[in-house]
Amino acid sequence: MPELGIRQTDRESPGRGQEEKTVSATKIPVEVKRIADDIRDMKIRGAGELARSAVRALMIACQKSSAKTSQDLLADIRAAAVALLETRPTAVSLPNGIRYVMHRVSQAEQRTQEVGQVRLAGIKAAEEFIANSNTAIERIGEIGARRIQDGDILLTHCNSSAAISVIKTAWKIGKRFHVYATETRPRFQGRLTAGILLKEGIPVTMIIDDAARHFMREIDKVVVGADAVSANGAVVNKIGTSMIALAAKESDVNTFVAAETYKFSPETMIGEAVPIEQRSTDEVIGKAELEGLPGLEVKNPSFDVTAPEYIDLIITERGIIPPQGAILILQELMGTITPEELDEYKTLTLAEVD
Ligand code: RUB
Repeated sequence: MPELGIRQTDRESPGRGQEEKTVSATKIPVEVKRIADDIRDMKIRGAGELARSAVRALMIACQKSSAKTSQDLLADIRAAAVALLETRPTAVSLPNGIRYVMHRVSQAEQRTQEVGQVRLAGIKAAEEFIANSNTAIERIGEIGARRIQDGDILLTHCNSSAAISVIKTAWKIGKRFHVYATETRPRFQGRLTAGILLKEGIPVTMIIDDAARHFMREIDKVVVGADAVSANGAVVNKIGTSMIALAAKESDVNTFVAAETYKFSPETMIGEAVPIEQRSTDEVIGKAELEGLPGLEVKNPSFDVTAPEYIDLIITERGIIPPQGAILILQELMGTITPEELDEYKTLTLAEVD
């Protein structure tokens, strides 16, 4: 069984769990460290993009390693993987992407001790993951676009490449509609969404997050992305998503989630909860102002959980499923395994058991 050198459960908020690191940072190429920093600082963000970037970083680790033995190469790639896993805890696409590559590297290492072969396997796996990921987003766009109708008024939250793919594809095939984009406090990712949609010529209205219920009577469909999908069909996405889904349900508006299958969390099959990232309070209130309010506690969870009852369908690259079908995607990916085996797979990936 391949070992990553870090357990999924050791991954907590950025900066925490440092003592768990089992690797020497000197083994990690500067380019990989930069990608890890950019993910942590949200210069690279959005669950799909951060998975692709992390996988790209592993490819760089393969290319840059000066290891002379396959064992040393594996250690170098693991060091990069651990650094990347330490960045942001919620998007399950990140560990799933890393494990996709690690599994193939480990397999190659078991097959052949030839360092060049192992390096190649890592590079190929990374290229494969990135290509599959891009294709998945296109496919989600094509599938989801069929559910958009002329005259619809859509509402989207945050900045999801999968949700945007649905909206853009629908527009490209000639459907005409209007989009409400929430600004998405505290980091205002909604402005990115508005910019991307406006560039396509799609009419957009920006609203503050708190206005979602106020406008819900005008909305026909809510389309959002996901950082993680649990075995029970619950969706973890940008904070505020669950309130929007709740308001949508109240108004009989459908909520669609666009999510690639590498955002489905195998760990949730064995009862683990998806960790919710707690970000710096600076994003909510500046240090100076906070100092003027002694005793004030500030909390800044970056994601929330929308229960399956509030989700009408999940658009994946394999097709549309109800949230209750999430378990089928996970089972298909993981095969039929006993609870004991499942427990064993805590540090493994979807790819490792496919
Ligand atoms: C981004 C966010 C997005 C999902 C899906 O949060 O919540 O809705 O990650 O995005 P953050 P995509 O800005 O904190 O990373 O569909 O692009 O994977």
